[in-house]
Amino acid sequence: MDSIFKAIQASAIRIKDAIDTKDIGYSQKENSSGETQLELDIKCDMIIEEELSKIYSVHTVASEEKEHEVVLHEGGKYFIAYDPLDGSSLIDVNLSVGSIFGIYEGAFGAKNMVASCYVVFGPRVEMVFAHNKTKLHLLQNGDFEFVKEIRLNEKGKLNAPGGTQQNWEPYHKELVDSFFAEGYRLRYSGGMVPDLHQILLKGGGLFSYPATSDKPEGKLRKLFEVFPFAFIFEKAYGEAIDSKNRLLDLEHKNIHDTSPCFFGSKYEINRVKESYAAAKR
Ligand code: P6P
Repeated sequence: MDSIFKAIQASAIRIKDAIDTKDIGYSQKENSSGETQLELDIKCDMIIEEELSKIYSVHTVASEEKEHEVVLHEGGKYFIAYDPLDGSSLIDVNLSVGSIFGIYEGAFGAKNMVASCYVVFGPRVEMVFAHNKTKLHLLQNGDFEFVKEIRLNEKGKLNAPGGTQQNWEPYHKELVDSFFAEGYRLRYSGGMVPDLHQILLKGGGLFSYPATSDKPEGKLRKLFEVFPFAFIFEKAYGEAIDSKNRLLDLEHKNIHDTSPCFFGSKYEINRVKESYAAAKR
């Protein structure tokens, strides 16, 4: 696991350099989710695959930017799914973006998840790695220095409601509005990594990307985004559900499957469960 942690660190340093130096033009290609790829998306995908291919314990990788998984070492035991540069379209307005990694043992799948990690590229470069606990690291002088363990409060103050509001179910809008009526602050940039990083570091709250009329299975990808953050939130004493079920109990069929997702402190997640259960009665 330590060699994977170091490979992710090496990738992050190279990605930071690519963000700072590479042009951010669009390629002529689309990823499996039908999103036009930035040249930078492709570059970051290559960087991560190169760094992970040096580790013989990595059997297979799956990237959000590739249709199919790639076998690296038949004798390896880890299966790593990653989103090389989540929210990359925010770079041209100079907002924070991130890379997300899910580390699975034996095969891809929530029940096989053994660790997860994200790197946030903002005013500073920070990494959060969850194995037994959720730990924050800061890039300083070319090294990632351990900063602290992250623990969410039972109840937070931030509300990050994703998705197009006109496509929300009425009961989802009522739930979101009820938090604002309690004095929660709106914190939503459209970048999953910085939006969740803020909730983790500011003590808690709720990030939601629900089922909507235009995306009934949600938008965010299980293997690359949803399961890694679910693991991170649970190791930080928070919770992560699909509105009813624990996200890390979900199955997947295709490596690009999506799921509605709610990440947060215990109080907020209980409110989601109650609100959705009442609506479905
Ligand atoms: P919306 C970025 O494109 C992304 O995949 C996540 O980083 C982010 O949370 C979400 O989509 C934003 O989606 O529909 O709210 O703009």
